[in-house]
Amino acid sequence: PPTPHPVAAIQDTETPAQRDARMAWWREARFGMFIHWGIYAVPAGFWQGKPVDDAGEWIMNAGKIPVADYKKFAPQFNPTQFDAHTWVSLAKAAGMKYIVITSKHHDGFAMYPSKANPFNIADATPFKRDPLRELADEARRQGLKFGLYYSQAQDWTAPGGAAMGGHWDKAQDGDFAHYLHTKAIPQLKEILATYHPDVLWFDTPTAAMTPQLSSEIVSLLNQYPQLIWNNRLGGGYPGDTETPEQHIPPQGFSGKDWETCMTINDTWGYKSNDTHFKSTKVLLQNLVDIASKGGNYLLNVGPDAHGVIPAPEAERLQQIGHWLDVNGESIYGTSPTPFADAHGSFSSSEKDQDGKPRWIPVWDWRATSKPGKVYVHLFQWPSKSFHVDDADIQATGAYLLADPHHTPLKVTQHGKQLDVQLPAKPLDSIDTV
Ligand code: FHN
Repeated sequence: PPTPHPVAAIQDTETPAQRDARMAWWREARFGMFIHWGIYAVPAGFWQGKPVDDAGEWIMNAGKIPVADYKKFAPQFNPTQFDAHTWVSLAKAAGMKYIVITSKHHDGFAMYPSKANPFNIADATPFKRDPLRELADEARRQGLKFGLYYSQAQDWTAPGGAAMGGHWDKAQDGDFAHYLHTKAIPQLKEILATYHPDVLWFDTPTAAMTPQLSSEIVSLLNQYPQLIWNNRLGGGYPGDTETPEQHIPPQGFSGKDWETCMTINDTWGYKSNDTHFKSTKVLLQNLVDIASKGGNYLLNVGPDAHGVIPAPEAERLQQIGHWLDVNGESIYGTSPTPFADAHGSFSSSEKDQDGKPRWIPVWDWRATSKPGKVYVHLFQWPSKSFHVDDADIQATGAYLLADPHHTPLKVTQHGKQLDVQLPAKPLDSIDTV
């Protein structure tokens, strides 16, 4: 079909088989690590001695910090405790199959030696290493895929780059297209050519990202035909993946690849006063819920200015990894299940405000599937049996993944009514599928 865009993207020209081959590892992965790391970890949520609301990586904007003052955080950034092996080993132990790290966020600071902008880790800080290089090499050494986040539509320290996030300093006066041509596109060229990321994660597409400007970036992306990129470039390009953020869509995106990105605490970038961390049980049930709808979970960590991933985040990732060690086959490479009401159904009586049948989510179980198998994840352990009324399957047996002996459970089925007798709740519910 004729491309709707000035430049045809890979998604416009590849065959379904080519797309399936390109997306195969991503669909198998189901679980990745997002990393928001930058000089915003130096103020760590505080400006002029006061906490700035909702501001890890957004502190420059939320605190309306003048550009010259914000740039003074760079020489204070010397994360000598950063160790790529530690970070990648944590991601691997957590059962994560890919990493996506911020190469340049809205503050314009490049976390790699950029030739396009001296406001970068090599030229503006005492930390004369290239953390993206170290992470990319270590990730591939440990068998994980490596992705880069890049904020193409915002750079609050560059003239013309403060389009969406507000504008509070005359140093930000300028032309957006000039910013894109002199900073963003040259940086995209260098990060693609230097690190050959498997994923490019664009963000906050503003109206300024016109089809014409976006197509200039697509021409560059087309030079990397195996690259997976998301729906946040702008200019009407859908990219490869839908990107719901901090929430799980009630029914997923049928027929599309999608990934929920989410924080463990309340902000993406590090804040020293962050005390709210989602429980491991909530994070695990999110992972199961997302997989049951055919999506990926991109779970974020926000390392501090020393290069250390906060302990509450690391602990939760370790616990998730222990669960996946036992139950990973019920997540990796799975598809949504044939159970029609596996995660809810439309009410026959209640209506939404738009008059459509209300979606009634099911909260106590989810199901995933592989050819010949259905995995039922019980969030609340039922008193005696698991029962479903519309099982579009012919059950031949059942067992607990957590049971190393796979002791057969009693299964009865009458037509689409399926009943599996369960033992007393054998383990904490986050350990049992
Ligand atoms: O503004 C950013 C935010 O800082 C963070 O990077 C998230 C991650 O998806 N994206 C934007 C908000 O949608």
